[in-house]
Amino acid sequence: GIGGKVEELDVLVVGAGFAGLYQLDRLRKLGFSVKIYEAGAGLGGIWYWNCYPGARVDTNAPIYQYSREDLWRDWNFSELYPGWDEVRQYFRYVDEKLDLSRDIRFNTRVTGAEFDEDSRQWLVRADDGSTTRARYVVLCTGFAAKPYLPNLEGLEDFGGTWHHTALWPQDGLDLTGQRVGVIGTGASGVQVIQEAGRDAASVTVFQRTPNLALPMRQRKLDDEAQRRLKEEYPARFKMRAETFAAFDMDFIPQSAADLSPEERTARYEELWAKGGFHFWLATFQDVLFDQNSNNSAYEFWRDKVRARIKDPALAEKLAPTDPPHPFGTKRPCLEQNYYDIYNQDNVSLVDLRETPIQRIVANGVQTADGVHELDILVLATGFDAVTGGLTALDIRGTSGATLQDKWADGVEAHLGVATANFPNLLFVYGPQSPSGFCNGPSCAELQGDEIIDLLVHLREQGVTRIETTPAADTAWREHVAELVAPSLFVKADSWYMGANIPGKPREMLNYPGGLPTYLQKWQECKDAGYEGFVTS
Ligand code: NA7
Repeated sequence: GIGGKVEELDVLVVGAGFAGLYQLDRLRKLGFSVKIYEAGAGLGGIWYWNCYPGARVDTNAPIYQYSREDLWRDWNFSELYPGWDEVRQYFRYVDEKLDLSRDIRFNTRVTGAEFDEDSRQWLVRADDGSTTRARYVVLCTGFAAKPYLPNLEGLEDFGGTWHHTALWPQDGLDLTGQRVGVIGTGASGVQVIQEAGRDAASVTVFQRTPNLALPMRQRKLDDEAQRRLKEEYPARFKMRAETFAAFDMDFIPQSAADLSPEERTARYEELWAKGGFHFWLATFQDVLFDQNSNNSAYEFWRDKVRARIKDPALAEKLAPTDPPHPFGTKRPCLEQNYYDIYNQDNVSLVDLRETPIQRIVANGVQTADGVHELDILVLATGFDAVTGGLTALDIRGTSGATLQDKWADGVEAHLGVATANFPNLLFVYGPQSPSGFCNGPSCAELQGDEIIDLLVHLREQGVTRIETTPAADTAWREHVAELVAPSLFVKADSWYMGANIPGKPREMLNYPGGLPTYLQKWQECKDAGYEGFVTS
């Protein structure tokens, strides 16, 4: 440890984003000794790392924050969908209110841990050379802690500047007047492309799969808008626990086929006009399950988007006649002028299905149709999502195996919160918990509360060791497999399915039963005396 002294804690929380800060604040008040170790130099988790031009929340601001009234009463986001810098300001505000930073060690990346059975403590190593003894470790590393860099031959030869969106330089990088290339058209790609379209001399988009992006309908929130919205906050926060993705909206309890084509289109028009995720998360309940219903949503989306793109060949690439995957089975993102900028002279699209990348060369990206000359290359290539941040850690359980070893063929984790042979290790947004299907701040609180209840329960019982049973882990895995099988999610090569990373097991990594069912499963577990866990 630092100065030869080994720090000893009841709970070591890893990560200072929404989830970690919530754990720290609540556990500290409950009398646990607790600290956060955070790899970054500041608060915010994903909002610390993702500071690329255009990085923005695509959940509406009222529910993209903590639900405590003493925190929201005097805090005003200036826009319905805040940018990363404003989210960082929010974290500073929360820090001032709750005095969190005094218990956070920044610039401290946890690298590994092993469990000391005698003391029932984890010995946690960090990259500053320290070792910490902690009875419990709560990993709040988020679902996007490990950026994915595809193997791009020749990248080291590139003479310009390149960055992954999630490892963007903290002091920024100006795109103005530059020739910018962007590989990837997920949420990060779409956001950075919009900014580049405005500022860059040229933007070359390397698209493999079109994003089925939805209209954001951004708006400024003036005092009157704030006042009106805040009247609704309590109801909106309450609704989170009652909806599939912990949002303030939910599916229409009807099949798309129940309506006449005219009525159906009218409903789609309403959802489209509302903007945000309504067209995804407040649509007919069978859109994510029934191919015909899904097709009706896709066709509506396609026709709306194509109407905005002048060049028919480009329209076919961005919004193809036939769906590239069922609508909504890869995460849609929100766009503001994404489809319009393709009408500009400085924006061009390279279809990687037709002309794949051959290699990166000194002056740009070489595809079958030549070299696309670039000053800046942005890799918006996503993440080894949900499991990647966990399996990257050299955490050795009681069998000596790491999480990487244990989950080599697939995840096993009871309630997505813990896994056998790794006693006293708990995950927020863990694999096969709501995770990537859940609005982050909502699950930081609602799933976070379950973990806090569990730790309090252990203390009350006078026990110091908890572990799931292998049978419970497997049962949860099977439960998730059963839930996802009838859905259309299985048809897409998404990060939800682990299918964006070569060689990663193909399986649903998020709980597909919706947050209310997930919370009900927790309740059943608790009612049965924390069934599936062994304590001593
Ligand atoms: P995503 O959504 O995983 O998007 C990654 C994009 O990068 C996607 O368009 C991929 O195409 C593309 N990609 C990945 N590897 C390659 C290679 N080798 N060549 C070309 N294109 C590639 O990540 P984001 O960061 O945008 O968003 C992640 C989440 O953060 C998002 O869902 C929100 O929850 C917030 P593909 O579709 O695989 O063909």
